[in-house]
Amino acid sequence: MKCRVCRGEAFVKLPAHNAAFCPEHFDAFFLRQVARAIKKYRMLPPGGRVVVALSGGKDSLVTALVLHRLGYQVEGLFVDLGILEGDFSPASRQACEEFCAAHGVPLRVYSLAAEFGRGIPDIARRYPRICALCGVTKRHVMNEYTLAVGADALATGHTLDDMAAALFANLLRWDLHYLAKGLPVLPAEEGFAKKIKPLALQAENEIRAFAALHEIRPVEAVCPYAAEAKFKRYKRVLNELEEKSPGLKRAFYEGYTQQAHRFKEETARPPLVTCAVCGLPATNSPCTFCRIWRDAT
Ligand code: Q46
Ligand code: ZN
Ligand code: ZN
Repeated sequence: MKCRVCRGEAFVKLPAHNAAFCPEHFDAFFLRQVARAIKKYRMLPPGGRVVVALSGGKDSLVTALVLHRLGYQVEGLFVDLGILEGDFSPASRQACEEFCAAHGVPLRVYSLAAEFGRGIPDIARRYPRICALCGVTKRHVMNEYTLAVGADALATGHTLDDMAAALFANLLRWDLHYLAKGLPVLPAEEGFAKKIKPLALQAENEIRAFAALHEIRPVEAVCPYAAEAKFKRYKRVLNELEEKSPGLKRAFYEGYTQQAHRFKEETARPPLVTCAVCGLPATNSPCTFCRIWRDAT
């Protein structure tokens, strides 16, 4: 198999693009693809400042590296959840620290234990739906931090596979609220930083190849609270379809981004109040985050 550009030995084959590339031309192709998505969905101004939510996984690390190489001012933010079982949080933190040191990306670590004297395992005893609360916690910290530093946006490492699987799941349930919110960009609003997903059009196999090319070493530890998600089944189904019809996943999701305005009126959410503790918009005051972590009542 030959590189589409230089006819040299191919390092990766991308059936969805009907192409194969050598390392050098794959690197350029991948950067170009992400740059195009950033422009198309108006994610960032040229050279803009962006906080990247780092988990230690390959998707978030690749997001940070691509934005950094495209000339944006990148800052990594890692939320240390204090999950010691399976060495999950320490190993994740180490993967972020090593990545940021290797690529000259500044890293901010927000440790729940340092801020509040406890972590996710401590509240898991009281709350059965721990992943929902962990999600609320991470989103709150990241939003608050991005607003505090005045960055243009908060970037997360969601991939085409994530976006397409979520779209598939939301369509199966005709969940109009989430169907209105599946775009690669959510604009800034009072109390909410702009949220962007620069890898929303990059498939898992492309991201894996890019990570391998740049010797990115993601964390291998798995969160002990992670359950076999329904989500994975949807990804599997989409991948089976993709194998028969290369490019289907991307067409499915890109088509949605052109039709998403049809669901717009469904974004109407419950009226928001201002949390008396943190000052951010929430459905209740104090907000869930302040109730859990700041013991606000
Ligand atoms: S870190 Fe937190 Fe995940 Fe662990 S407790 Fe659940 S939500 S599984 S991405
Ligand atoms: Zn080449
Ligand atoms: Zn609050």
